[in-house]
Amino acid sequence: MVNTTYQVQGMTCGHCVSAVSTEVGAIAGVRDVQVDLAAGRVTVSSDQPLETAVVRAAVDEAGYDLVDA
Ligand SMILES: [Cu+2]
Repeated sequence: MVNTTYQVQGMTCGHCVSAVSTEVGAIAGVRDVQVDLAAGRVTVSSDQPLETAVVRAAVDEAGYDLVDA
């Protein structure tokens, strides 16, 4: 299991959290998504390391922006 933390911009409430969790959670191989709303941090647990571009696309689909590390 791999845990990766991403910084996501624009999340303001529980709806944002669930939108991001749903989209990122739908990526193949993702087992769990933990969102720290106050910190704008999204921690993804997956079977294999994820392509950042794939995570970025999912976050974008949810309506938010992945911040470059
Ligand atoms: Cu919201």
